Amino acid sequence: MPAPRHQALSPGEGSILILGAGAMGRLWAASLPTDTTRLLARPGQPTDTDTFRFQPVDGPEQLRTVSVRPAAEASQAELLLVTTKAHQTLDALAEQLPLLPPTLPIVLFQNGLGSQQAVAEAWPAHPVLAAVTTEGANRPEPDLTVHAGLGQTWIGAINPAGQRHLDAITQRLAHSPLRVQPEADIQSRLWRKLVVNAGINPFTALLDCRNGDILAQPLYQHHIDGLCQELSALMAAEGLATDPPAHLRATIEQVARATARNISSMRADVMQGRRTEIDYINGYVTRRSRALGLPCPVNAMLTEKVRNLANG
Ligand code: KPL
Repeated sequence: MPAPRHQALSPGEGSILILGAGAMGRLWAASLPTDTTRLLARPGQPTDTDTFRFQPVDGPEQLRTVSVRPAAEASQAELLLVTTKAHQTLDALAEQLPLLPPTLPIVLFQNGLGSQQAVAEAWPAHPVLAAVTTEGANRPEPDLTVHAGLGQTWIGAINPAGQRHLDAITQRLAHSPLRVQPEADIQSRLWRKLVVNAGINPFTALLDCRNGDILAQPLYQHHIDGLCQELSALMAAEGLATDPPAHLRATIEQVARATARNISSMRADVMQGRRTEIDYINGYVTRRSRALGLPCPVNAMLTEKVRNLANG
């Protein structure tokens, strides 16, 4: 008889581990119950507690203290949230997973596409799920995490084992002020986010401007229709429901206006000399288009140009 759905993970039991203490990791660390939430220490990193300033969307700044534990002490863990950058995810998991429970469910928060599938292929025994979030979070100073805008998080399964844990994980994460809901078709949601990131992030990085300011720039105006044609053709070739290029452009521009004052994650990476996620956004589109024999000059050009900025 199949196990009852909630047996895998019951609200209030075991700990939730967070791998990646950037803005998104700390937003979750600050939002989940502190007694059962742990930041995972990297090997060699001091373990104890992490105290940081947290600025909620409403209300005064607060101090949050979260326990930092090594994987070897996390045998009671029930869930792992991975909030590393896309290009760090495989290496970070390879360090930690051998020390963690062998069927620990993993929820991946990475931007773009490619890293989710790579994790599911590398660790087939683990239930793997992906999250798409519109929560705004940034870290203007190393010890300050700002919850810049209320959003929503959708969680969906990447592999069949992930599907069996979906409802219980969603319920567990709902024990926070953040809005979480299960998503039956996470691939479509990941693609919709990819379209927005592919149409905004590289332009903000190359033009060194805020999201809303790309719209009036010749670089954007000259290439956005070609970019949307490439995205629409690739989605159709991948068998996904897609909108005509003009609709994709309208979606991109609606998000650029709604987040007009934002510094995109890619621009923030360039400004801080960090590697960007271009290989998982326009770079992913370029790889998949080429594999399917589709032209992708705009995505290839943007990927190349962003790679050439800082460490790309
Ligand atoms: O997701 C984003 C990002 O910066 O990565 C957008 C939607 C562009 C908001 O800044």
